[in-house]
Amino acid sequence: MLDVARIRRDFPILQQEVNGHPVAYLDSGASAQSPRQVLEAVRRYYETSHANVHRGVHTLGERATEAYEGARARVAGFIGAGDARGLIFTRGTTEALNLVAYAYGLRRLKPGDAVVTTIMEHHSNLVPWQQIARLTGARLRFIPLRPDGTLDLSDLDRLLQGARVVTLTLASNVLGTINPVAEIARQAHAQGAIVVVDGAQGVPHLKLDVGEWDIDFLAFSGHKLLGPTGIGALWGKPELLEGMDPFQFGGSMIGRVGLHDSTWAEIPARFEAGTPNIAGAVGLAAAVDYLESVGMEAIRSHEEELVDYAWRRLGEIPGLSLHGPRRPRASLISFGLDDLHPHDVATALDSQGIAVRAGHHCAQPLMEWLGCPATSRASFYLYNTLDEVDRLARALIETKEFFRDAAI
Ligand code: C6P
Repeated sequence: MLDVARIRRDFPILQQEVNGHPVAYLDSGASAQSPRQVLEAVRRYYETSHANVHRGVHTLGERATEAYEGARARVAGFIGAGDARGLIFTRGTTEALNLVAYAYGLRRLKPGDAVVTTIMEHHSNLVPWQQIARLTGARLRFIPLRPDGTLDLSDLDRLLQGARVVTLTLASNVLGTINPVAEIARQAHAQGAIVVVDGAQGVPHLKLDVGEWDIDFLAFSGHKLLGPTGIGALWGKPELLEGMDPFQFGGSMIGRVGLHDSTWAEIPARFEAGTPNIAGAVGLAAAVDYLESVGMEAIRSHEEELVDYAWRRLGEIPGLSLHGPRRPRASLISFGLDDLHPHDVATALDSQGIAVRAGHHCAQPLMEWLGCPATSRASFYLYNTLDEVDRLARALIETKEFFRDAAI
């Protein structure tokens, strides 16, 4: 059992009122809030250890390098990676997926090769592969969905024939579906494909182990796991990264530079051109420390209770439709309310201090599959309470009544 009241005291932003109500932050799927421990780690870094990394022979430069490389080891440990050289710091999931697409896909794919993905992908795991397919002549193939929003894997063997890359999300940011990536990785490897996992919505909430699940690449963002914005990571199997050319070029990633030619640094430096987001990495490491100190299993059980309760409470509201599977599900719920526009719903909720997201959630092909242009979405994290779910349900009923009365 989480001591949620104690946890909430660590989050200064949750102590305020918004529009005259205590804020109920139900938008962690877009960006989670940061505890004092993360804010303090970043401030302490700037106050005591800031300098550029991997350059200075002076003391502050050494401290900064130590903080940055220490952060790498801690973040790698969080996802079960034994060898921290496989952990590349990026701006976030989007940059990490572009890195794999361009540094691996563009160099390895040939005309006729298949890239297998799903129709529930966020644009950041679809559009880069569309570009790579256009540049290489490879083809995209899509694992279809069952009516409940889970993957239909019945034809996976056929889809995997000729596949070089399988790339999919661990958890859908719209449906909440949790995909069986370890099982898919086993089948993909048997056919000779590598497996790329978009962990943006999974890594913050689920204990995972890249070694045990045999994932080749895993992308995730710091700002969805209590860390700062502008920092994230790509984990890659070191033996794959070592065989790859860089994604970006410039300082820090070179071995030797001549006027007409250059050689590359070893991994991970090869994939971190330019001055990195050192303070961001320090903040991200503090975030994973915080999550580990609370316990990922305990966080998951708390979120399961919240999302289960929310599913039941929201499901009781006439005219409210819920998207995605009942369970297991990630800690978010997308819904429609009568024929109200999700933006109107989110605005009405905001007037009561309740923050939810509304829109296509950067998943337009999935919206087409759902048959609606947008949804509202409530997403939960360790600091949310059952009381906030009750407030959401009550506010949705009031919203419905308000718009009904306005239409009369
Ligand atoms: N989703 C949301 O759903 P960045 O913006 O690079 O940190 O993460 C991109 C991304 C990739 N994959 C999935 C499954 C995601 O959910 C996201 C980000 C946010 O509200 C913003 S669209």
